[in-house]
Amino acid sequence: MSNLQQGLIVRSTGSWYEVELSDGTVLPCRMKGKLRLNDLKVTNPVAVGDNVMIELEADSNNGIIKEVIDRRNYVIRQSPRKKHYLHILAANIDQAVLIVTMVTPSLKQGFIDRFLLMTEPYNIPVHIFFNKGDLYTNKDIDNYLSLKDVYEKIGYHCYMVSALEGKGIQTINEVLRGKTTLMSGQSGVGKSSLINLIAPDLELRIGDISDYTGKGQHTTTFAEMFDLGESTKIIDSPGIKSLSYNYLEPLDIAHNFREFFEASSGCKYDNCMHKKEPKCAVKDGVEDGSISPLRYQNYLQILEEIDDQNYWERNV
Ligand SMILES: Nc1nc2c(ncn2[C@@H]2O[C@H](COP(=O)(O)OP(=O)(O)O)[C@@H](O)[C@H]2O)c(=O)[nH]1
Ligand SMILES: [Mg+2]
Ligand SMILES: [Zn+2]
Repeated sequence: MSNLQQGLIVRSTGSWYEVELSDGTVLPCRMKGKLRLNDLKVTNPVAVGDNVMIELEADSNNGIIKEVIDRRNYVIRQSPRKKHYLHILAANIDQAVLIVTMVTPSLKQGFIDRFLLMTEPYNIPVHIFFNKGDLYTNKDIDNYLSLKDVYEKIGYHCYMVSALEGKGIQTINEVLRGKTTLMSGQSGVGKSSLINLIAPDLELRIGDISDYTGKGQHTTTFAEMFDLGESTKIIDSPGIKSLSYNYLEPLDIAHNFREFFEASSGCKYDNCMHKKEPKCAVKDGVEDGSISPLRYQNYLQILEEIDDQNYWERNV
């Protein structure tokens, strides 16, 4: 007789996982031996949001993770610390909320597009919240409105909010309701402040810009899932410093800029990279204004980085 039970990973610290069972109890679990995995080299074979099969350990109140149930989707990035490894941010999510701000810290050019490269392979819906609206000058608001125009045209909703003034909280609640949402952003954008507004009981720490403890260790290395009731779940994830894509092929990048992919059926060449090729529908789109020059710039920049990397790997 098997004593396996199904559970949900709600928190991980590296070697220990908190697994929520069907009766709501949360059990500390470890992994023992090797899990059957795909070819990906990942720092964390099991991520928050994963459904797993666990076995109770005979002589303790802990469990052992025996199996990860197939994922519906996941969000993965290059590991910020371990070269050539990938890190799974979360699995089995309904949508992602990206929190950015125009000021303090100012929005890094290309950051939104890099983020969308993580969610696009599984068509995960993304809502972009521009926080700290209380600090925006008229110029910041103009810039926000032009970004909103760029992203809403290609299907990502944008909202201006302020955690400080409590503006937009109703919108956030509506977006989150009944779904499992990955919450991400660069450090300092006000992610914890916004989460505290919608879920005051969580009492997340504010102003922890560096995410480092006094000992130089990360306080928030891994994501954590919070149940807000009525099937609303959020996954809080550590602040993202930067996103690189050296593990992707150039064509993966092209395919995951969704409006480029859509336009590419009109390119002369099947594997058009939309760079120097003649009769390129994407370049034509940039010319005639149907494709954002900003997105195109950021696309070229990412391609250039991975080309450099591959050059480096071939020649060193
Ligand atoms: N003016 C203003 N400051 C904010 C707002 N939201 C957060 N902050 C401040 O930004 C800093 C970082 O906030 P925090 O929630 O810790 O950001 P996180 O790193 O994304 O979790 C703190 O000093 C907050 O008080 C906002 O809407 N307006
Ligand atoms: Mg925070
Ligand atoms: Zn093309």
